[in-house]
Amino acid sequence: MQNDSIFQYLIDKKEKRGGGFLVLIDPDKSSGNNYLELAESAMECGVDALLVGTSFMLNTNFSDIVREIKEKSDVPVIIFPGSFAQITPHADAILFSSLISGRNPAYLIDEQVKGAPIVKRCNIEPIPTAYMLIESGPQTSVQFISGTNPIPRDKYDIACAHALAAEYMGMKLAYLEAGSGAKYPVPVEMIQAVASYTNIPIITGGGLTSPEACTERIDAGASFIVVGNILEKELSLEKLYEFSQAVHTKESIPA
Ligand code: 1GP
Repeated sequence: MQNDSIFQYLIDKKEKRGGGFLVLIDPDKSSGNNYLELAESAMECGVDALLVGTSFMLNTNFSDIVREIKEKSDVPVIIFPGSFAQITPHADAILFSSLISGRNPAYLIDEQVKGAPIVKRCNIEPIPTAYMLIESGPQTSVQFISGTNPIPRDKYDIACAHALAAEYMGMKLAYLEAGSGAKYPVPVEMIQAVASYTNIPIITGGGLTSPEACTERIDAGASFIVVGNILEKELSLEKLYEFSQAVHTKESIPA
């Protein structure tokens, strides 16, 4: 396996399909084996990759859950870690993220120093990701847990400067994050501003509750869309198809 084969796979999907559709599975939010049902339904509806991660890890079997999902999965399973404790060899890759919008050294570099040797030992692909928290209404779990302030939602210049710094530091993705279950997703105008100012591929998620909101963000220049909460709340194949089609703007998927 090449060092960047999962990253390249994602870029190829984006090129071919218009955008990459990623479903987030949060083991803390799934009851019983719901996470497997969500993974299987997502694959049936043309998801490009599955993200697995959580802010808290109330559920202690993280590694087993990733393994179970991987066993059923015909798309890459990528860890979206809340901490270095969520690194397991059962995934294909990890969004190796630094919370660059914050100024808390624990999430800028400390977690990464603890996690890097584990990623190496697990032999999974690290995808260097600039994680940028954007103001989205009431405080989200990630703001609270990380103890960081989000970028104000109307300060596009600040978002652009962060994403450009990430690009110059060699990061491969800029994750514009509103936070899971956010009241307001990342503004379309901010995505547009960052996409036209930088060359770093944008991944965005948090509070995306309609297919239209996903299409708008792909059209604004986002490469990848992450949807979690709304699908875990009301899982239906119909809804998943709609989201998948909305992200894959270059094709239409037969329902
Ligand atoms: C959260 O961006 C992801 O980290 C997805 O957010 O759960 O609100 O879809 P939602």
